[in-house]
Amino acid sequence: MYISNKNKGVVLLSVLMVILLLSSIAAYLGNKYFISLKRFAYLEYQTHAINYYRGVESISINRIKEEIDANKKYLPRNHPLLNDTFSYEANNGFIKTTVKDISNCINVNSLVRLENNQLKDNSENIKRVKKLFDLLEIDEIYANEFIDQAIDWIDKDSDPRPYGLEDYYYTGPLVNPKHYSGMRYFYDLNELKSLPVSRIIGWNHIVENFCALPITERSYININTFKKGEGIMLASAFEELSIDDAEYVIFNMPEEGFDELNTFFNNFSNIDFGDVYTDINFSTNKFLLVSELITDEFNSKSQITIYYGNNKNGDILARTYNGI
Ligand SMILES: [Ca+2]
Repeated sequence: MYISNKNKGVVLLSVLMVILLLSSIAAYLGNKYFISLKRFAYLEYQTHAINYYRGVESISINRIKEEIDANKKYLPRNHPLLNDTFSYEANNGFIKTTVKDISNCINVNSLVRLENNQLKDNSENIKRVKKLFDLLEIDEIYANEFIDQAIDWIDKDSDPRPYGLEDYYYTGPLVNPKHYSGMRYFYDLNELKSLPVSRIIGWNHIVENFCALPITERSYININTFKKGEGIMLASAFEELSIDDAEYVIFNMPEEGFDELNTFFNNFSNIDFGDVYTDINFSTNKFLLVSELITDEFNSKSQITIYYGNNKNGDILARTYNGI
């Protein structure tokens, strides 16, 4: 069959077009296939991660149970429970986990206490928060606003405290998006961002010194587990203690800690502590379990707050996952 040169060109062009089209389809399908493969691998990782984190959680609660029950009144910062990193093998990777004592942060929910099912001011903890803001050189009016806005957010009435705010403010023209106050404990520190005073105080000050554990109890500190740089949190617990003196105390604490209050005060008889705004303990019942699941392809993190109270159940107060 005779094909003219002109027609040959058209045929060649058509063939090239078909090849181009086919290769684009192949690339598109290949890409789709790759994405769905990746997605499938991620879904598999996600399912495994939840199971691993739950497994590690129950192993860790058992460890806390064993350690605390064996020596309930005493948990120094060099205790293996707070220092050992545990690693476990996982599919194509491993999971590592550590336990921290979180009794020394100021629980914002402990600004109130429960008495006969009624929320009352927790005056001792209010004094501690005022001392903290004083140490941070924050104007007293903002300390009062912080305390009152936080309590108004928690309480169930709609009467604002002297420096507080209720729903009339949160649903009013100054707030966008409009919302209601919580009428419950803060579950997460980020919820404090809805208090307008948080912006004035500065978010870094709040994150560094506060926590939001959805419980209220007589607050206490574990004198044994303060670390270098946490002087301000220790100083906030005492009427007269300065940040420098608090750092001195932390630096000179024996690694094995104290198990008796008189020994502690005798050891630092040159320091002026003044009144105490919180109970002083040598152990704790509040822990943060931090775990990471690292595989060839993915990474994720879990943070679990554990309350090991009198019922000895090891109740989970909060679970936060990142990356799954
Ligand atoms: Ca109120």
